[in-house]
Amino acid sequence: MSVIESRAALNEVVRRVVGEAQVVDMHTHLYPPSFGTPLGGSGDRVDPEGLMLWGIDELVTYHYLIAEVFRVVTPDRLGYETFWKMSRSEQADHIWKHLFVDRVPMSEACRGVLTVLQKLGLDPNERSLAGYRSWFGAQDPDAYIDLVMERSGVSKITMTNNVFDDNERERWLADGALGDDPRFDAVLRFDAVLDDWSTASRCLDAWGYPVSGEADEESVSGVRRFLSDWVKRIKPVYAAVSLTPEWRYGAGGLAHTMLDEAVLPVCREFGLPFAMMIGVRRQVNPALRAAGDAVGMADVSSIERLCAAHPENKFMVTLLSRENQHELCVAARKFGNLLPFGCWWFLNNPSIIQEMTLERLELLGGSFVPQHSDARILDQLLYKWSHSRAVIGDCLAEVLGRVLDAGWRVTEAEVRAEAERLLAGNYRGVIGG
Ligand code: RAT
Ligand code: ZN
Repeated sequence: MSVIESRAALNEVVRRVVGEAQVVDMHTHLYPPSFGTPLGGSGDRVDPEGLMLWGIDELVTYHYLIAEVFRVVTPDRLGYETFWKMSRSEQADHIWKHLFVDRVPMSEACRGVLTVLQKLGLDPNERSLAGYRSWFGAQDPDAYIDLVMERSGVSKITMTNNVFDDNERERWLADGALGDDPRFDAVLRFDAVLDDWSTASRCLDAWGYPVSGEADEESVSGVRRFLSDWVKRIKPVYAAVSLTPEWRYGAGGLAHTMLDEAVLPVCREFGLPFAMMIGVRRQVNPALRAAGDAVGMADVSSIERLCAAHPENKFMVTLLSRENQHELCVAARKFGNLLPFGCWWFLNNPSIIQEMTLERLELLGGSFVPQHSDARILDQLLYKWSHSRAVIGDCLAEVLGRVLDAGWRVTEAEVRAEAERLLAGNYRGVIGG
C-alpha cells in the first residue's frame, strides 16, 4: 500500500477510514427484541414494559432532553408531576414544541435527533412529529436493528444488564435464551453490591443468598455465589458498576472488602474485566428522575491503588468529570491493566471529546477506547457514532500529521489498523473476544 505523502492526503484518508471502521460499542443501554419492546410494526412483540426502546417518541423524550426542556419551560410553569403524568407521546410533543419548534435545536442532544432523522432519510424540517410517528410505526423492530447497525457502522452492541432491576431480572429468570441474539453482548451490572449494601443485602437475602449486615464471611460468600450464578446465566463479556465521587479504595469498609474478596475473585475465575464508571452524583434533583443526576470528581489515586493491588485483574475505567481526565491518562501510563474508555454522558460533546481524545492520543498513543455511545434508544447509535467519529477522525489526523511532519511515513493500511484498534480492537483484546 502506498505511503501517504502530504497532510492533505492524510486528512482525507484518516477521516474516510475512521468513518468506515466497524465499531464495537462497549457500553449502551440497548436490548434486542427478546427483552420486549413497547413499539412494533407487526405487533407480536409489543410489550409496554419492554426494554428495547426505539422510535421518535423515545428519541425526543431521552432524559438528556427532559433536563433541557425544564430549563425553558420551568417547573413553576409546568410542574414535574404534571409532566410525568403525560403519556410518552404528549411528553414528546411538549419537548418537540419547546426545544425544536420554538427554538433552534442547538444543543448536542437536540442535534442528535436531527442527525438520526437525516441518517434515516427523513426530512428533519417537518416541525411536527406525526409523519415521523407513522414512519417509525411501520418498522419491524428486529429488521430495524440491522438497519441501524448497518448505517451507524456498529458491528456489536454491548448491553447493560442490571441484576437489581426487577423488570430485567425476571425476564432472564423466565427465558434462558434471552441473551442469545448474536448482535448483542451481555454485561453483568450490580452497582448496589458496592454502593448500596442495604438494598443489595435485602435483595440477596430474598433471592436465596443469605448475607449479613456486614462484610463478614457469610456476606462475601453470598455475593460470590450470587455473582457466579448470574455470570453463568447471562454469560457477560465483563462485569460493571457505576460509583459516586466518594468511592475510595484502600480505606477499608464494606465496599473495599466486597471488591477484594467477592467481585474481583469472581472476575478472575471467569476471566472477566471489571468496568468502573465513577463520578455520578445521583439524584441531585430527584423530581427529574433519570435526568436528575449530576457530576463530581473521582479519586484517581484509589484507581491506582486498585490496579496495583490486583495486577491479575483487568480494569476498564471511565470518569464523568472533565477535571479527572488528565489524571486518568497518567494512571493508565503506570498500569497496563487499566483501560480508559469513552467520553461519558456530560462529556459526550464535540468540544470535550476533542480535548479528551487528543490528550489520550498524546499520552497513551492508540492504547485506549475513545468512545462508547451510552445509547438508551436504538436510533441514537446513528447520531452518537457519526458525531463522535467526526471528532475522533480529526484528532487522529492531527496526531498522525505531526508524525508525518517529523519525517515518518505512514500507509493507509497502518491508518486502518490504528482506527480498528481504537474503535474495536483494544476493547476486544481486553474482553478476549
Ligand atoms: O448516560 C446515561 O444515560 C446515564 O443515565 C447512565 O445510564 C450511565 O451511563 C450509567 O450507565 O449509569
Ligand atoms: Zn450508561
